[in-house]
Amino acid sequence: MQCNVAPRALTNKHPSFTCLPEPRLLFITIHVNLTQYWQQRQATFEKALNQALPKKTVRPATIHEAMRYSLFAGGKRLRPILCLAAAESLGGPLKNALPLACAVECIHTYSLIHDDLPSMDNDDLRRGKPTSHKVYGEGMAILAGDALLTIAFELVARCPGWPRYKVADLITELSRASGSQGLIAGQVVDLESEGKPISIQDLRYIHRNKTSALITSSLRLGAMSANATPTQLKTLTQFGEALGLAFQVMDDILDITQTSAELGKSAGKDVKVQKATYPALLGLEGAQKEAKRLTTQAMNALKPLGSSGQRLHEIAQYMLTRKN
Ligand code: GRG
Repeated sequence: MQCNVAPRALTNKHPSFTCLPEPRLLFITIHVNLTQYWQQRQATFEKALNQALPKKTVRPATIHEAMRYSLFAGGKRLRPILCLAAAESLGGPLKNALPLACAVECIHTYSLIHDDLPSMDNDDLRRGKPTSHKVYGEGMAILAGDALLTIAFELVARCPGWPRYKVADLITELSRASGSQGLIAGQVVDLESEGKPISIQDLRYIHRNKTSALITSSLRLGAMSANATPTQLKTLTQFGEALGLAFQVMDDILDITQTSAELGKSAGKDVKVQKATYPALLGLEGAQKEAKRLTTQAMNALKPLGSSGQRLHEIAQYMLTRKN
């Protein structure tokens, strides 16, 4: 995780922090806490994920090796961390949320493997390593993605369910976020729009589905594992929708401001394939303003949670200043 955070992130204050006097000091304190939190939860998550996946020696070994190769290649783990943080913000135990955190990361990783294929974005670098098809060949990469998608639903199906949310509700939630009216919808319109001018509304449609849907679902699944009330679920949904868009605007910005080495994936790709992005439509400064506006919107959505929303608030603030 990057630790050099730009001071502009100091501007958005959480209500529960207002008693602290010096903003810069305050920000450093928040960031150290968040770094510790992220590292601890990530370690717990990685252990659970390792246990949830078949060992790479299990027959047929190639597919399990390929699944593990992409899963453990060094992603930021934003979605699982959001899932765990949402559960914790509502007082839910981590053990309930962990299988769901593993499931969302499996779906996310499958989408990255398939997105990198020659028939899609044709990328050779992901998470700082050669992409799955470069290492295992195209057929095996497709299968590794398919297997990750499938195991995600097995992990959810194995959950016991909770008083307000049955296992079928969890499966419906994840299916909607990742299906043809979620993640895949975004990818379809994205593919169809390459090389064409598109409106900001269409761009929002792509990003709402391609990026925001799974981010929002990660939060919702965490909340469901904590037996969230309908009001709490709505609060986290509104937070996720704005945060997901802010995350994608930042992703577009980083694509043109960072190097491939810094990103761990091919930088400048959007411009190369004439992809519609926020900086292309609004200019770099306009995109930065938009990311800030959406982050503020996300933070405001958390207000009903009071101080319980502090961790999620910090994550939103950090997302605005991330460097990869
Ligand atoms: C179903 C093939 C298929 C695609 C669906 C999600 C998606 C559409 C494609 C994945 C590629 C992509 C550019 C998605 C947009 C969301 C995004 C910015 C992903 C990168 O997420 P990070 O930065 O990645 O969290 P790490 O590697 O840190 O997990």
